[in-house]
Amino acid sequence: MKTHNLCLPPRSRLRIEVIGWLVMIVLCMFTFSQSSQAQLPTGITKSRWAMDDPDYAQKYADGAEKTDVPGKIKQAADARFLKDSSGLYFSGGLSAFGKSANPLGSLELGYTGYWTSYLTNRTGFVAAANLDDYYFGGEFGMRFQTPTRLAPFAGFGLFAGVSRTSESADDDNIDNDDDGFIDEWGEEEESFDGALIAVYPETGIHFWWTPRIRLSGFGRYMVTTEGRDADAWYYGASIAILSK
Ligand SMILES: [Ca+2]
Ligand SMILES: [Ca+2]
Repeated sequence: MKTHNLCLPPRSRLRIEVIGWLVMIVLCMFTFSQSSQAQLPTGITKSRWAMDDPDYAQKYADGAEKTDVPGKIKQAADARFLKDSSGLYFSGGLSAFGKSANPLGSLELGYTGYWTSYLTNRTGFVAAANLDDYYFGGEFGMRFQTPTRLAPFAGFGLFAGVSRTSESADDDNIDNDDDGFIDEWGEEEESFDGALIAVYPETGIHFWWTPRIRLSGFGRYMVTTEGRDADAWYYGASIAILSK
């Protein structure tokens, strides 16, 4: 029996990893939806939505009168207490680089903080893959937002990473993948494929599920060192858990 038939060529492994990542994103969202069933968004029945926060609770200790509609709206929207909050965030997203129709999925884990109630920064690690390449790198970005519970934002960011790629190598008389077979069917060689740097403007919206849990959706226009043909929109979703 030829054991190498059991070994998956690198391209298949890549596919499996991409699928694995998508499964992980779905699992994370499922886990969150399960926990959010236990914890509904705060403020459904009360306009003073962030009384768990000491600063907010102090400010709105005397809530707006029932007839004071502007006052009610203000206390339902106010998220200025988030100044000096910080915490971990997790993002997942998908893009198609240029016209290649080869979607790139990525996951990001990092730390974000509020310098002021309307300005955040973040730093994170990114892992991304499409059917041909892996990318690993770092991320930095800033966002300006309204200091409100539902908060549109605009910002910019920078991604810098390195990529690995796999190419067909079944005709070079070398056992490229060290499995003991030379030029077997589907043999591929992995190699360092250079650096990828992307800068992007982005826009999106935050929603504070509770005074500590922030959900976000965003779109980024990735301008990369791969050339203008590779520029592409990237769409993602993110969850952050912050505290002071
Ligand atoms: Ca081989
Ligand atoms: Ca070979």
